[in-house]
Amino acid sequence: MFASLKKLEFKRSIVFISILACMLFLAACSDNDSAEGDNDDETTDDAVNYSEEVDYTITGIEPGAGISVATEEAIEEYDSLQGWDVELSSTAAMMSELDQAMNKEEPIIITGWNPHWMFAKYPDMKYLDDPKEVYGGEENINSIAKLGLEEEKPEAYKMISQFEWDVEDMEEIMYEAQDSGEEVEDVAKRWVEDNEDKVAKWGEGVDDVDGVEVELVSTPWDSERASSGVLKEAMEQKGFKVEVTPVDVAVVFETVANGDADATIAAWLPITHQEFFDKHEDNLDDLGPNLKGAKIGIVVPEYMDLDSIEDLEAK
Ligand code: PBE
Repeated sequence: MFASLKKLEFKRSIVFISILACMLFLAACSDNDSAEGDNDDETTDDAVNYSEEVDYTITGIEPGAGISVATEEAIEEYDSLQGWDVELSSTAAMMSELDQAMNKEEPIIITGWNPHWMFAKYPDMKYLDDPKEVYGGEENINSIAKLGLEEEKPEAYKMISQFEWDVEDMEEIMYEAQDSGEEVEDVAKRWVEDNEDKVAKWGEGVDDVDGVEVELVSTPWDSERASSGVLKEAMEQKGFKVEVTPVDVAVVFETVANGDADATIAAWLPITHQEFFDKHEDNLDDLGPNLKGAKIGIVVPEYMDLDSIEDLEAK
């Protein structure tokens, strides 16, 4: 009797525990359900599919630019960029699309770089992380001479080798030109007059010359109009006659390699123009960086809730 009562009590508690467990389980399930439900709601209400909104398009610049080549590469490398396009037109067109988007707080994804005035004019922009390092980290702008320039025009060679300045110097000229509407070359000329100390260093130990002609090739971007503009002015103060010819990146490297041009101070290395440099490496005299801390990458306005290229979505 006693034993069977004990058994009954035991059975009862098993049933009770089971019911309790069931209730807890169901409660947990329904909690989960409602949590998931909330998440669903949040996704539809708040999260924006930026990739779709920009029509899976990166707004880029001229087809001949190193950054355009790098962006085609990024589209191949990143799963998140599969099916994307880079719209190649011109720097001016990209900047005007950026301006329109920023004014309306609309999403836009551009190819961006420093030195440039874009970050001074639109400080609320950011580079997206690039975990695959397609755009690399920081890079330099190098000076490169044709083989034999040192013997042919030693004073010119020395001055070109000694030319160096900072990101801030270059951006100051670019921003002032953009802001005032003056030609970059005119602002560059004035910068040389206002920065005698820096300029004097480029000419240290360089004897004055009498009209030695120097052919510089450069690219057409404001950054290179600024650098070539200041070096031309500084060299002309020493008596050189400097001609600057802006051409496509590919042509810059070709003409220095085949000796048609004396030098360039427009080589973004080791990323943006590396491919072009490698092609002609044996026929170039690399004089090293004239500016350190340049950068290229994919840039978006801060109001876009994105941190990395991997946050984008394939088409
Ligand atoms: N840039 C500016 C150029 C070099 C100077 C970054 C637009 C490019 O080749 O991509």
